[in-house]
Amino acid sequence: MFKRKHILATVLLLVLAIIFTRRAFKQNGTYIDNFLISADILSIRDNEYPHIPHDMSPSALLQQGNGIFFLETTDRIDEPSLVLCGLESAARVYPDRPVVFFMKGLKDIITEDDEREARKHFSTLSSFNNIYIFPLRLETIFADTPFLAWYEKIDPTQEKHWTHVKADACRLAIIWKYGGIYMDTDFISMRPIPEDTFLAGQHLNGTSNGIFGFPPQHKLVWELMESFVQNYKGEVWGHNGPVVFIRIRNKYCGVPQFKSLDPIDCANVSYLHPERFYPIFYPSWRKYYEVWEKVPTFSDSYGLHLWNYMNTERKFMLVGSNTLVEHLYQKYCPVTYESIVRNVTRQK
Ligand SMILES: *[C@@H]1O[C@H](CO)[C@@H](O)[C@H](O)[C@H]1NC(C)=O
Ligand SMILES: *[C@@H]1O[C@H](CO)[C@@H](O)[C@H](O)[C@H]1NC(C)=O
Ligand SMILES: *[C@@H]1O[C@H](CO)[C@@H](O)[C@H](O)[C@H]1NC(C)=O
Ligand SMILES: CC(=O)N[C@H]1CO[C@H](CO)[C@@H](O)[C@@H]1O
Repeated sequence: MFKRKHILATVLLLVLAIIFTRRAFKQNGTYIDNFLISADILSIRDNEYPHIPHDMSPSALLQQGNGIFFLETTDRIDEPSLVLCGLESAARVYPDRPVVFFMKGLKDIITEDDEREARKHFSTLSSFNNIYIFPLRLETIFADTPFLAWYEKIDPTQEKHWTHVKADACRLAIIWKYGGIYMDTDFISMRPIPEDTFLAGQHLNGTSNGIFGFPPQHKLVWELMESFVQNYKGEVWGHNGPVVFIRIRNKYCGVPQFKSLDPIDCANVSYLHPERFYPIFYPSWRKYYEVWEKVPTFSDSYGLHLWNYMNTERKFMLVGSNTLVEHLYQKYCPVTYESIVRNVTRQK
């Protein structure tokens, strides 16, 4: 008798756990598989209440300050395979860290239909339990940062480079608030970056705003945001992106002179050698879409930037092409690669 009651109670708890969990995360984001639900089932033990996370907002998920962030500031939902590859490769390299994709085009997740709808777009990556998709809401992201006042004054319809400008701002606000690493969606991760606080050098004297890492509320990130707002020029390409980073870097360390691959200390931030992410510099971006006699290992790099904004010819990874990018997909985002192979086969 006692035993039966016990089983009944456990089942009831299980059901409650599932309901509460689903309700908790439905409001503000969506897991692209049901990892959270299964984790809760595991945590139910005799006479113990299940641990029910009451707050699955980004701030709860990201409270350790170790998220890996990607951004989509257009309304696009169906992402090209390069973006899926970027997410997958990051989820593989950082299995213990949340990989978060903020998407402007994602509707608020309120009903179960919304949730199903959102997940449908990421079915390829549903086996990764550390990838999370959140709707990007500019007012929320900019709140309590220097960007809010700037954003309230601006008329997006008059902005020449609005998609890029808002992406330049969002990445700083996100890293200020949550801490972690920001990456452009055309980065393929290969191995963990051994630094938490870093800026990435590019060839010669450039500094990237396409990848950087800081703990939450780092004062240099605040300074970058203030510098962005004070020097804002919407009509000048790049002025509100890399140029902001270069300005602050110059203020503290001038143009870092590398003597080896080791990082240079710049205002207590590790300034990483261009080889770490940009072994192929942008004038040579087509090399990613070419066949190499010997496929390089890029063993001195943590990740690769594929310079997608240069790719106005819309080159893409072609199955069976034996190009460098095909080898990269096979090695660093095999699930995405297999999905493309299946899709190609189906079309034939
Ligand atoms: C890089 O250095 C060159 C030559 O010293 C200079 O002309 C250029 O303005 C510098 N670029 C940046 C982004 O600092
Ligand atoms: C770097 O850290 C040292 C020691 O904590 C501190 O005195 C110095 O002000 C820091 N430099 C910058 C630019 O933040
Ligand atoms: C393959 O096709 C499915 C269904 O159209 C799509 O959801 C998925 O994203 C595609 N895979 C890739 C890697 O593009
Ligand atoms: C659980 C949680 O964080 N809920 C938040 C979801 O987002 C709305 C606004 O969109 C907030 O009001 C909730 O607090």
